[in-house]
Amino acid sequence: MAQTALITGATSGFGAACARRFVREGWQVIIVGRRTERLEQLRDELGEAVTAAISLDVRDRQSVTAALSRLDNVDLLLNNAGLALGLEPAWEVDLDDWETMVDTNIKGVMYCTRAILPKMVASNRGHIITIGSTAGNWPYPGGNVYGGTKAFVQQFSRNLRADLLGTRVRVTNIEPGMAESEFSNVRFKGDAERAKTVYAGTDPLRPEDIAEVVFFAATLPPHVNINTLELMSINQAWGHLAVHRESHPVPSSGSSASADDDSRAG
Ligand code: NDP
Ligand code: 8X3
Repeated sequence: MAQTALITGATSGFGAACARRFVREGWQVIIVGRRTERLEQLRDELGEAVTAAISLDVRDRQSVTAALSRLDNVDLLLNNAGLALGLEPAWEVDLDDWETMVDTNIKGVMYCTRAILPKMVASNRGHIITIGSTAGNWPYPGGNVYGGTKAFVQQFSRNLRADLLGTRVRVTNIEPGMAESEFSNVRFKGDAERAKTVYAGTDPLRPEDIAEVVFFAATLPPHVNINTLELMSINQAWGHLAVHRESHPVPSSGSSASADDDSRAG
């Protein structure tokens, strides 16, 4: 019998690529997102392998619980729906943006996981894969609450593993770096030009790359649990720790001894 993956945020980016990847390998998928017309397009593209297309806001606890807890035979929950909003320093940020990130990236993951997990435990099988981020490991200016939400999902995943020890339910956190999708358009609220600058001159990760890694983690032998998997484009790595030198003038750009260092393209 075909296995079933429930994918949140399947209307774009990583989620849509994962739906295509899993269907290509003979899986069935349940696709979730807010944009109904995108869900319908994906259902038209992938055909009967889409066993349900659920138009849902993962921030809505009651709707998530009602729609997901009735589902049987979910082999994989991919907690992918999420977003970043803004890149402002913490003292300038719009508090509504912070709340939206917390509600989506943290609470949405909690609601979906809580709705699906009981049946996985009862059947003693299943896999919860969550999309974290390098932002959950490595701080950067303007990452503030977005990075905090991704640190939450990393630690939540680890704690789920602790709770699930003794069952055959697996838990994995996949942590991509810079990847080209609609992510930056959303972060910069529709400013497509600014979004493009994030990836300019690089060979960024693509949604298909993340789908490959998710599929890999999901299809290892059932006794193998990938806890955490971090990946980046070849064009991304860590910088040195930033140092602000109060008694020195700010060096001209290109100096190796930079002052307030902001390596973000965005
Ligand atoms: P996209 O913007 O392309 O996709 C985001 C998806 O999340 C969309 O399908 C969107 O669907 C869905 N979504 C957002 N809010 C909600 C909500 N309230 N309810 C239901 N669905 C929602 O971005 P990516 O594919 O890049 O992002 C996917 C995940 O990967 C996110 O969690 C993101 O934080 C993470 N990530 C992204 C990286 C990147 O550089 N691109 C790197 C590391 C992690 P809809 O609008 O239809 O609801
Ligand atoms: C997305 C990657 O670096 O924009 O999670 O935060 S980054």
